[in-house]
Order: sequence, then C-alpha cells, then structure tokens
Amino acid sequence: MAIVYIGIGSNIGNRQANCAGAVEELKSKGITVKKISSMHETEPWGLKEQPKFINMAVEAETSMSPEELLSAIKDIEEDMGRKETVKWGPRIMDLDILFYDDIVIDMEHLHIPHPLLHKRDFVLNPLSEIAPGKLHPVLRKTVDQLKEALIRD
Ligand code: PH2
Ligand code: MG
Ligand code: MG
Repeated sequence: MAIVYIGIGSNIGNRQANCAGAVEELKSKGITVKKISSMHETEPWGLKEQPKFINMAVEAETSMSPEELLSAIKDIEEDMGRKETVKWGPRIMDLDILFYDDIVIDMEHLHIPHPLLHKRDFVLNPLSEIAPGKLHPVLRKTVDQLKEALIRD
C-alpha cells in the first residue's frame, strides 16, 4: 500500500459540492481516503481572470501504481464533466497527485512530486492541515517548511 496526497480544486459550478463529490469518487474507485483537509477559497493563481477556486487536499492509501492512480483521477475529472480549456484556466474538477510515498517520477505525462506544489499556497495550506511534517523527497523540506518559505518569498 502506498500513501498518496491528492490536491483537489474547482472553480466552476457548485465548487464545494464538486470537491466533496471528488472525494466520494476517489473512495468509489477503491482509494482509501484517510485524511481530508478543510475547503479553502483561494485566489486564482497563474491565470488571474477567472473565478476563485475551492481547494482541498486528501491523504489516501492505495494499491494502485502511480500510473493507475493517474488514470483513475483522469477518469474522475472526465466523469465530472471536465473540458479541456486553456492552461491554468477554469475547471469543474482538477485532481493532482502531489506525493506518492517518497517516489520521484519525471515522465512526459506524470511528474511526482507535483512540480509546482512548493510555489502554490492553495496547495500548501490545505496540505499543511493534514501533513505538516511530510518531507518533500526532492527539496528535503517538510510541507510546513515549504509553506514558511513561500510566505517569505
Ligand atoms: N489550479 C490551476 C491554476 N490556478 N489557482 C487556484 N487558486 N487553485 C487551483 O487549483 C488552481 C489555480 C491549474 O491547475
Ligand atoms: Mg492543478
Ligand atoms: Mg491537474
């Protein structure tokens, strides 16, 4: 079993219901959700001219490989009605693998840890509620240390 952290975001429709629905969808795929952060309303990052997001993070246990997990979360995004739009643009549901145990993967379509997680308060703040001491396997800093560094940037 692997311990994984997944970031959840939505800025279209009923954002809270979308996020809660995504957690249920993860469970229905046999992913055991262990910890759930609160919901954070966040300013859009990257592309500013879009509605605010609801973001959260979960800790889960799974026997899926990283590839299988990626495929499962892509299926959930698609089932929830996600359409391809512009990079960093509005979306009904965005599920991102943040950490998968201490694995480091750098492939064309799959990067773990998520390459931008340490630059994003909308990821670090929810993650800090459920995994403050989780060590980033590349940057060798805990989630709370990364959060602290971001504030000082
Ligand atoms: N996701 C993005 C781009 N910008 N901003 C916030 N606040 N929350 C997000 O989840 C988000 C974003 C692309 O994945
Ligand atoms: Mg994302
Ligand atoms: Mg994504």
